[in-house]
Amino acid sequence: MTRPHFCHIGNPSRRGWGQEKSLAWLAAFGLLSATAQCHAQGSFQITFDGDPVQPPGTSYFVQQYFESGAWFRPLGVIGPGNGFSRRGGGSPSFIPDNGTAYIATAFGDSLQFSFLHGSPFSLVSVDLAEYSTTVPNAVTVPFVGYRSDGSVVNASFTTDGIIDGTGPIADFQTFHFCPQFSNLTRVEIPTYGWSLDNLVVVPEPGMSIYRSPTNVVVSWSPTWPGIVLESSPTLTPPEWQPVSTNGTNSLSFPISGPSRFFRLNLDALRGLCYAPE
Ligand SMILES: [Ca+2]
Ligand SMILES: [Ca+2]
Repeated sequence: MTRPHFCHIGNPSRRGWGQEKSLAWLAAFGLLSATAQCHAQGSFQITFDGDPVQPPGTSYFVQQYFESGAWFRPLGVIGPGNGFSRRGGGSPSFIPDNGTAYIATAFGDSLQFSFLHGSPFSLVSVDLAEYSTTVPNAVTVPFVGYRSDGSVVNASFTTDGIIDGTGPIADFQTFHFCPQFSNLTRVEIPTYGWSLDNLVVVPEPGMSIYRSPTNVVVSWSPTWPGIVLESSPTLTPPEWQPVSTNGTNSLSFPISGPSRFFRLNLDALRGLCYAPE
């Protein structure tokens, strides 16, 4: 089940390559959002099921957790008393249950996450539930996304306040992020009293330019279909034109000749959608 929500991008005066790319993506997304939420190619799900495995029926207070290259930790200084809970699901019957492990925050807890080595990423969706049947109130969970171009994007999801623990009712709901939740370097959830599972993430493709004695080598990864390498002789204004790559992800250009600028156009990649679950 999804709920309507609103996004806001801060720091609108800053314009750079990242924002330009995002605006292009927004234009592409607008054509498709009427029928489906977008799951960009290359997405994967962080399940919080381990390693290490969190046994069913247990709840451990932890300072950090790692999965698929993502690093989850509280806001502030990592240490005793500052962290969040890993729950194994199942009994006790008063906490949310979806049959798997997940994370939760009690009074005073918080969460932030990023990828090791600072790799940028997008958020697609997340499963959220209330804290417990003893604190069953609908809870609003704010996500603050910090983007690599310096802008900040916000989203708040409010749960339905329906929870019966190990009973037959679905405690968790799936919420989808606005497409602005892209090119992120870090995301914070500064509040507590929620349960969270199944975070769907898309790592951002990256490009590098290397100069050899005689050539400039432009390469990028991963090599998903739909990524288009573009080149422009200037940035004032840019005149982007696709570059023939012949299916490779690495091209060499002679150092001689006029200067050129390169970028990865991800519009086609962003447009790959399928119906929401
Ligand atoms: Ca899980
Ligand atoms: Ca619920």
